Amino acid sequence: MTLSSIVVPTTPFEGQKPGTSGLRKKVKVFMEKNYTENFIQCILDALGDKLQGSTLIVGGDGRYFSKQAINIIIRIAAANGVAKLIIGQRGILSTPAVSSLIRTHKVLGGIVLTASHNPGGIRNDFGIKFNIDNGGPAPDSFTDAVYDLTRQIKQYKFTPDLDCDFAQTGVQTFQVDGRDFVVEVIDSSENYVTLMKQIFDFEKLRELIKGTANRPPFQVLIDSMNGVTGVYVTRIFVEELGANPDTNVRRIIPLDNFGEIHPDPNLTYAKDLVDKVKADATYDLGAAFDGDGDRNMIIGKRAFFVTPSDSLAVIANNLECIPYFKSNGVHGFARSMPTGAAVDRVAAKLGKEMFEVPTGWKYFGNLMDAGRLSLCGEESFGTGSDHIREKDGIWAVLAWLSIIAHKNMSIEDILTEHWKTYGRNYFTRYDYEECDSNDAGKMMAHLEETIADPKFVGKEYSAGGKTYKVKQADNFSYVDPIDKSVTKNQGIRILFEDGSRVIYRLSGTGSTGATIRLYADSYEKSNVTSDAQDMLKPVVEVGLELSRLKEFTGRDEPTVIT
Ligand code: VG1
Ligand code: CO
Repeated sequence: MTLSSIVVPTTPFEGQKPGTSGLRKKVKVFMEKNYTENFIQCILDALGDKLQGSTLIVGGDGRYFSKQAINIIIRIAAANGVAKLIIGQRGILSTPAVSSLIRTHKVLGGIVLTASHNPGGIRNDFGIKFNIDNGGPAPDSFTDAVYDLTRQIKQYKFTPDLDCDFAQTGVQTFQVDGRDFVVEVIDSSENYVTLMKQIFDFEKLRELIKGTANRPPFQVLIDSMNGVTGVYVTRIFVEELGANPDTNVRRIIPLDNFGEIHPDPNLTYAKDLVDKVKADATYDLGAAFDGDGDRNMIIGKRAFFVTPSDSLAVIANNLECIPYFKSNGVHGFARSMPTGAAVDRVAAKLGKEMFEVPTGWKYFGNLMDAGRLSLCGEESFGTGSDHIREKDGIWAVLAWLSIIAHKNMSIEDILTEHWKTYGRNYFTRYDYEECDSNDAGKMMAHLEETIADPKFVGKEYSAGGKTYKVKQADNFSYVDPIDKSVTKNQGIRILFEDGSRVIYRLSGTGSTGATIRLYADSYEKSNVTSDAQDMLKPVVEVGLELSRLKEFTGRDEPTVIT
């Protein structure tokens, strides 16, 4: 059938500014007439001349409004001269799977439909993110350009009569304005499963999960939290590695509202999993992922919690257990600034380069492309390597299983051994979600003023019988070592003489009000098995006092503690 595109007049919407990871708003905002259309047109416009004849990957975590958004993308892409879209079946692709597909097919980029760990469903959040040709989240320069375009947009191009079904795999070709426009609907997991098989020794992992004559099965409980990873967990853990579908996996059907839960793998929102693993000592490992599958939480027997900062350090210390690193070699390591510095100690011992970048996975991409970074992570339950350009939840669990299979040790024993070797970076994060934006802004302004005082360095603060002397304070800024781009205002850091630190940031992923994050950590050489919350209580109290958080926000308690 021959189709024609039309030009639709439109006017700008306020606030289409991508945050830490894409544009996230309430579903009802994306549903407003022309809202989604405007944003998609601006992404395509920001791609410039490269757009003509290009191929893009499209998919997401399947949350409410994904299908409508994909229909809009198909009709706008066809009208704008895109030659081909590769779409996950029923619109389903995890964020790591999109990254892998972009790299495998060497295409211009991908549009990811997700608000990640934010709740979904008609009353909750939707999101749109663009990944560039290296497979990673678009850098600030690109998202700033998109934002500028959204403030000037006057029209978008659309192919109103293009009806394209993406429920079944296969290739469909349309004639749009005299050009061929191809939609290829692909299996959501095939490419990703192939990649994982190249990275890990699946035979060895299968022996671990199924058990052998000499070793009972290693019991896992893998929780997809009703998010997109269910599709991949079924393929990898159940079909490939022989996990029991009744007892080793849960919540593996992707639901468009995530079953009304918050698909965020932490001790608060994945409490259900934590309680199950705590109550049933047969489980050796529990793991959970977020809505779009890039985050992971790892717990051991009886729900022994592995902080993401420690998880990164342990993986860094054991990369020889993973075939991919044996053949590709290990270049440097990196972490986001607020992430605990456990991995820095591993880097120092192994003689690897170590980078500290702002919060957000987009800051790792250049270093990976330049061959200087193999493994990186964030305290926000993100771990990944240069196999793709996104953090990767399932990859992290397979990495842990590889280490466990190799060392034949429990998770707790692996951690204890690690801390005995390197000392321990105790870490915690307090989140105050949905605060009033004005109040949060005032608190940050107060902190800016506090650290600007030339007499601030050297001041002493006490709590819980401990005294902390300020050594250094700043608002973190970063110069990318590869392209020299500068990113400022990435969080207020107060570093104390004893090596402890508190960091304050406003979240860039929420859709309502402001979320304040307070990060605290401290290093202990020999006292390595105490309770993290007890250990960090004094420094957190100092952090709260310095920021006057309670006074500004009226909040007595955080909503989430990690
Ligand atoms: C949060 C995390 C950050 C992560 C980002 C995206 O950002 O702190 O480390 O990269 O979410 O993760 P913020 O600005 O809210 O602190 V995902 O899984 O939501 O794409
Ligand atoms: Co995510």
